[in-house]
Amino acid sequence: MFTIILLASVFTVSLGANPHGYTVDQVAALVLHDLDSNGDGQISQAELIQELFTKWDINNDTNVSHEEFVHHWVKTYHDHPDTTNAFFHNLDTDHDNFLTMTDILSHLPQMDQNHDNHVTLSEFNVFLHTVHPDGHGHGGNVHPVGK
Ligand SMILES: [Ca+2]
Ligand SMILES: [Ca+2]
Ligand SMILES: [Ca+2]
Repeated sequence: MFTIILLASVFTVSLGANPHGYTVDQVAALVLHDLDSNGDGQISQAELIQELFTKWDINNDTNVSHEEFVHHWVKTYHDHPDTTNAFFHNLDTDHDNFLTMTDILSHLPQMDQNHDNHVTLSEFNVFLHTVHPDGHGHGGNVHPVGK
């Protein structure tokens, strides 16, 4: 019985890091939908900041800790915690284990490719494929940065 459970869990991990089977494209669409509070199909800088530092920042200290991020992301988008961990470290550009305005503002030019201060689904999709550990077509493999 133990062997079967062990094999099953190894099989699940090797199939992909998202137990619900979401692709990075699907996660991008879900994130955009969640962040787009005025429903115009795009994320503005204000929406991005508002969402991140209200819903994700559980203890309201104006930054999103590693624990807060992994908790929220795994719960909402069902990525594997290891994938989410590597994803967080890709987003945490100054490597202080917190997502702050500094990190967000450093990613905005990369997200907003045409620099109109709004991030469309296609722009966000490209960005997520760049920074998400599963975004390069090797589902399930985690490549933490800085290890
Ligand atoms: Ca919007
Ligand atoms: Ca940081
Ligand atoms: Ca744009």
